[in-house]
Amino acid sequence: MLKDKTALVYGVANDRSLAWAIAQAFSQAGARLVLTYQGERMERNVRALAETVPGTLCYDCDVTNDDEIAAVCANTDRECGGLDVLVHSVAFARKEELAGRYVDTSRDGFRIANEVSAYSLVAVTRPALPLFEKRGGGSIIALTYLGAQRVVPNYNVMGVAKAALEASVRYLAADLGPLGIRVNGISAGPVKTLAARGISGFGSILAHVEERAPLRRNISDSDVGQAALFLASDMSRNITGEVLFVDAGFHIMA
Ligand code: IMJ
Repeated sequence: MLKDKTALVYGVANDRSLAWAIAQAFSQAGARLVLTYQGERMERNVRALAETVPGTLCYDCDVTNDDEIAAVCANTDRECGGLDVLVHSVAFARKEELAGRYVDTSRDGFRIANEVSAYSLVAVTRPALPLFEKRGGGSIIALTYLGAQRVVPNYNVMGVAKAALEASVRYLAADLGPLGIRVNGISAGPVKTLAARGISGFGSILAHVEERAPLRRNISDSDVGQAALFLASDMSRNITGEVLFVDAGFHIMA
């Protein structure tokens, strides 16, 4: 499905990352991979993962730094001669903002969560446009969560940042449609990744989904990989500006 395609995936931390599940699904479909991670602490992990897939490129990139994003795009263009698929799987809020009351969110905490988790989609998209144009279009996919649309305990400022991200998906889809670039979100159900570690009550959220979701189960990282493969491929050629829930149906329930 992705033979001769190049996919750039922002936000790999380790082998449990949804970004990595997506990268693996793309690679199995024939894509060439470019992975980014944030900071030297992740480097060993991510380089080891990259080495399991021949030809994979790997770069350190802080998505709040435009020079680092430009370097990732320049390297991708030089090595791959364009881009077909871009995945945004990046989020951060200060730990203290992910507990207690949303009303206590600080100005700086709000700014950081929105800059890293929402604005960064725009920041990684704009310098990638010339690379997409070389291939006559492409597909951009951003990871989001139900907390963007409904109140999830402790998700707090991340819910507001994901709401901005989902709106950003729609505005980007409108801008980039004429260039043949589609932009969609995947709203994944809860998965035990690094981003979920230390979240109080995460175990009971998994149990709640298993009890209430129409399919009576939780999702796995490979479910997100398969959905991303669909949104990356020509099978979804007329889907843009959409948020696709991969949550065993949980979000439809009252
Ligand atoms: C995160 C917080 C509260 C509830 C949560 C989550 N639920 C789920 C998540 C129910 C599924 C994970 N998630 C969807 C995220 O987007 C997580 C983002 C995140 C996680 C951390 C943890 C460590 C830290 N900052 C973070 N920033 C963003 O310091």
